[in-house]
Amino acid sequence: MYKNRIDNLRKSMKSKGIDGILLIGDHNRNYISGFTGDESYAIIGLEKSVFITDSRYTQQAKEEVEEMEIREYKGKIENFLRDTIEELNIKKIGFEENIITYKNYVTYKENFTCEMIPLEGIVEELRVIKDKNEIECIKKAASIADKAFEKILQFIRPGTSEKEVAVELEYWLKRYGGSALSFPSIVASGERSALPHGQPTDKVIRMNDFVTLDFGCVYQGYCSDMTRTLVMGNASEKMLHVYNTVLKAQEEALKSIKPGLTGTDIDKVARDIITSEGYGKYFGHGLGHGVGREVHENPRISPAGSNVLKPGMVITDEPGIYIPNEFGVRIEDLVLVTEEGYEVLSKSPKNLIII
Ligand SMILES: [Mn+2]
Repeated sequence: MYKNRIDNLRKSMKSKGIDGILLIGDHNRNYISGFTGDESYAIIGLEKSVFITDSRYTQQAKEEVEEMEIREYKGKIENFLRDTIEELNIKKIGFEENIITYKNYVTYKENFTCEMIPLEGIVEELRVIKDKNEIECIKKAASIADKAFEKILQFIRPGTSEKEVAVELEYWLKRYGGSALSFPSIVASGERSALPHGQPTDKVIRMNDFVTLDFGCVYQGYCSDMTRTLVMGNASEKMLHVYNTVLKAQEEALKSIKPGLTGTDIDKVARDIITSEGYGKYFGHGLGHGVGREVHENPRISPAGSNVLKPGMVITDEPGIYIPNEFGVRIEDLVLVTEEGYEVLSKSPKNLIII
């Protein structure tokens, strides 16, 4: 698996005319190496690759990293990197322009004898298509989220605060096997549900509130992402109309997912439905995004998203309508793009759940 990933990276390196790459970003470095820690370095040459870490991580690297020689550094990292680059005979080394800090760049530039080439997304491009193992991890992360959601349905009641709900949800995400949260959970109720990314507050959930829950966990390095909106007691006619419009947009967009379409095509399916019901201006964000090691990665599914869908991509389908000072609704599934179309990884019910 890691040999494949390194081979693919080397192909991209050759096409860009570079003979080495320095990986520092946790997600990129760990994707290529198998390492699960942080603050380490991978140098990939065209023939040989070296993984560099310090004494905190040497043992772990020996257990986890495949296909690379592991070295422990002491002293200044920039000197150790320079010596390794020279030993591998690298003349042009690519680096992650979106990840490396300006300070590090200046330090490396002063120390390295090779040319430094900024690269945008060379590993991220490879990460867009998930392999079998990655898909299994994402499925597991999604199933943990489904189980935690079931628990929350038993817990959430008018009278509990948004924060209490978030803490309970996060407990179950970890209790069922998540190693971390994909992102800080969103729990937004009543008027606050009109905030697409409302962080949980001490606000108490009241009767007749919509409550939007957007959450996910990490399993073996891979994220899940799901949103459901519940109602406490009764939904007004307007609330029901908005909910059903979002649900229809979500389901129709879902049915349209297949390889060959672009992110813009899928977004349009949902956006047209929401616009035709008069809520177009209340759907401000894109329909979805890729999910993997990061909860937001390519492809983008939005009016600006020109990525073409391919089998093995994992994306979200999450339309929403947010009416300021009233309420909001979002429904989000995690979806695998398959050869034939799509497979939904989020299994929680989407009909309006009344607590
Ligand atoms: Mn999302």
